[in-house]
Amino acid sequence: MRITAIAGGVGGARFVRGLRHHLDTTPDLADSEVTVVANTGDDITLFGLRVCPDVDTLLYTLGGGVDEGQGWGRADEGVRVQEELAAYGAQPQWFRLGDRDLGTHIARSQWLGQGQSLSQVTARLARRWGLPGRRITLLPMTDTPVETHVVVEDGDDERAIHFQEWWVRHQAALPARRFVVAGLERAHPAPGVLDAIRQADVVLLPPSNPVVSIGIVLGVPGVRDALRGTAAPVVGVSPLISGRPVRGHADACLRAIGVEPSAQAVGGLYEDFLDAWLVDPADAGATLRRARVEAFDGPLLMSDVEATGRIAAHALRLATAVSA
Ligand code: FO1
Repeated sequence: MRITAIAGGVGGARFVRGLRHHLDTTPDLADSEVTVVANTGDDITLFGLRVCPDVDTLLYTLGGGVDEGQGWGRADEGVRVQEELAAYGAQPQWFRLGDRDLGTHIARSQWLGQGQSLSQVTARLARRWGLPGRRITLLPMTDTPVETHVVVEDGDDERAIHFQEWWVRHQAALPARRFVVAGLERAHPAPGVLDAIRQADVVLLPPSNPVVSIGIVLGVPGVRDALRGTAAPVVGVSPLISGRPVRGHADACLRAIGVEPSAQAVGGLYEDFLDAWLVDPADAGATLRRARVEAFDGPLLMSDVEATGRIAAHALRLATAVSA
């Protein structure tokens, strides 16, 4: 089976890890191929290095090197370089880059500087993490540099700050008026992205942030049309339970775009291509115009790999049910 997932950072990575676990432990599914289309709107250039947080979170989580407690960054991390940068007063200091993590950014920046595309660089990083051997293909949504910025109030005026500054430095506490994704309108889907959507047997939307992760991938010209046109059933997993995000600040992001933070409202954002929407039992009353809404038979919490595998298995059963 060919499965394509549209993913953001921590939530998306954990979901894909659980999906892969379910496939690997289910005899007639073990040779299924998983393609992940990753959000690159979080990308930021720091200290002259290109940092791709969602791609790296997927690499580390699927490759077994992630700091499990944080959900992002490397396990067994050091902060020696960070300490030196602080000693020099190098800015910014609000975004923590560990020693091992910097290895990724240096390699990526060197190869990008040699003219390799983000897709080529990502494939090379993925090989080190053993993703091809696990039947996982990791694609950036586009090779065009894009960056999500957040327009925030500034007295009686407004100013734009990088998404990471809003998310990390301000913990999304500054009221956001809107999101502006620099470069998105002229971005092209990276090689393989549209085919991965059109030729999939199933397309899954993990419980990633619907505004700044999945929403950004959907904004790459051509992606939404491919999702509308694919013969594959498209099944999503709600990132909210009783109106609250399981982690992160999806509720602040939804309010910024004037959308109620609820499982039903998030499903409504995908209404034009969604076939089924898996929600927590607390949100079983959610209804969507076209997509079938089903409650998971337990808390919709990716508490560990096995629990996530059960959620992924339910999403795959839903895909079969709606395409029957
Ligand atoms: N998140 C934080 O809350 N604080 C950080 O200092 C931080 C550093 C960081 C470095 C590399 C990386 O790949 C991710 C990092 N993140 C940090 C998480 C990041 O902001 C989020 O994972 C995504 O950008 C949003 O999903």
